[in-house]
Amino acid sequence: MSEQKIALTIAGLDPSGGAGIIADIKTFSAFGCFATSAVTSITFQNTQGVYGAVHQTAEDVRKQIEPILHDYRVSAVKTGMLPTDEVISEVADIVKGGRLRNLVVDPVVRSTSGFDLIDDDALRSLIDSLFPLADLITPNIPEAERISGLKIENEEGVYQAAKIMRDLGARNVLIKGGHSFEKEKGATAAEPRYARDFLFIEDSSTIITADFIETTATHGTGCTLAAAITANLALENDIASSVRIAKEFVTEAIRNAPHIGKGHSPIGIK
Ligand code: PXL
Repeated sequence: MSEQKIALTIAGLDPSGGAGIIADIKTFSAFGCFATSAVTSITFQNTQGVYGAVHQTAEDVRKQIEPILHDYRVSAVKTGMLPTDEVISEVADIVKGGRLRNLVVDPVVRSTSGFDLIDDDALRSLIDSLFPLADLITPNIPEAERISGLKIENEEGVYQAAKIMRDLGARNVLIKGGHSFEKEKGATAAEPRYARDFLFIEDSSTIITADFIETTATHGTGCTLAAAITANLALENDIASSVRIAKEFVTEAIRNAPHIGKGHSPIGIK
């Protein structure tokens, strides 16, 4: 029997189950990893919007993580919503302590419904203190724009943003959502459209393509993708194969969406 791998998510709670730690835990389990978690913020939301949040203190977050690390050997860790400067510094200190390996940083900035999940100071601190510690960061296009300060309008923009993020200390970068360009070019329904992600590992870059599925059931796609990558790193897959496996997993989950709720349905994690 192979050893049970343990993964940790440090992220926000979406009580409606679509995003945040609930999506992460389901995803870790789907890959056979044992899921552990630390809550950074309790958000109030459903499929229609985010109505508020109570952020946890740095101490609250540390007190959740320390006992886990005293007891378990954690093989990989994912950060999602890290709402404040103090929580980010605490997480960076814990990572520097050396007991966390395979760190995936999902730079969660705002919800699909437009709620700011992190303030400007916190974003700066996320870049300065966590990017250099991450094995992979996973911004989508709007996040890559806010981090790089560029307006990304085409493929060239994606490469420029990746370079800026590498210069900011991120070793490996996955920029999600290249499909938005095909949309802008005015593709018709008859044309095949692809969801393209751009993976930059050290000095090489690859485009990872999947079918673009026209749907509003997308709540939790970012969290699930990063969690699936984290689970695969815990299973000792390399970054490139972890990203490929994770992308297929998310595409399947979008296909299996339960279509619940009045807004953006969660995806179907199995
Ligand atoms: O998808 C970004 C995200 C991450 N984490 C939490 C969220 C959201 C979006 O709503 O609520 C807790």
